[in-house]
Amino acid sequence: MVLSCSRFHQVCAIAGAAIALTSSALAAPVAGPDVTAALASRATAAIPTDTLQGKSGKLLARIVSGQRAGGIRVLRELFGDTTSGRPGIYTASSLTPGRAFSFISLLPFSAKRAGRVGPYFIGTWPRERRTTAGLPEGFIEVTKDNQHTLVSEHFRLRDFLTHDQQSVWPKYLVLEERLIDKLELVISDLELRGHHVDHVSVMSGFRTPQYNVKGVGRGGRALDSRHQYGDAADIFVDSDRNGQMDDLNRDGRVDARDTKIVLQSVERIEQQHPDLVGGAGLYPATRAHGPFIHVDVRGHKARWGLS
Ligand SMILES: [Ca+2]
Ligand SMILES: [Zn+2]
Repeated sequence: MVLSCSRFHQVCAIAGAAIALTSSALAAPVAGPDVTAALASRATAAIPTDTLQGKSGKLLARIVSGQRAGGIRVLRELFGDTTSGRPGIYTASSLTPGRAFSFISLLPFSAKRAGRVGPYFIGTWPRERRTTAGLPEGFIEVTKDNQHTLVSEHFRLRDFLTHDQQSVWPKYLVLEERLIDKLELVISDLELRGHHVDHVSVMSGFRTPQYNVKGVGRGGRALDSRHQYGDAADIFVDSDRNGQMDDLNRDGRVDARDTKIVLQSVERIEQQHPDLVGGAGLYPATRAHGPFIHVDVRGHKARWGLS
């Protein structure tokens, strides 16, 4: 469901102001009909360090959940209790000319019954039967219509969908904003160093547990892969859109040396933003695919495949 500004005019009205607000300003209690004025006045006093558009400044969507305290509480208040059965994507137009900004309301995790939401098969997370710790908060409902929604300058919702159940809609997606923010920061770092990055291809983003488990022990997937938590992506830079990693180091070959260029950007971004620290693994080309790099935001540093 994509709703227009006319229906959610209050959010649209504040969106221009909200974009400049810090998370602390947004976390301040706001109520009543003067919300627009209140936000506008706070916007002028705000320090633009961590805006709605993330550390990268390139996020074009934020995930709104009743269980997620903090940064965008005011939006949650405007939407009401978004976890009580109104999942959807609410798009506010014209924050940036030509670029819509979306607020994504999650379907609660409890909507999954017997491993499914509707006809979409998701499966069961490792340890799910024993504990709720570490489980996703909920799912983004991705429809044929909203799949192309931009979550940031370079990525759309559909880029992160599990690659199965092609004909089943809606599909359900777990996606962490911090992953998108980190990928955009890596792209910015690459560009800063003279690498042209128009397009980054996501080979694998979210993997439902039932899909992930099929590759455990064969394709080297981990049973507890971060891909199941929406905070991991296997990517390659593909600005020429030939379906393979670009020759980033311009040595005439496409190989691990090119993925190492991306890894160097990941290292710099993790040094600058310790809260985005996570895993990075290099994968060489095989007959099935070119070289790629796994990036995640698991919260502690992990490296593999570097030799
Ligand atoms: Ca190369
Ligand atoms: Zn991976």
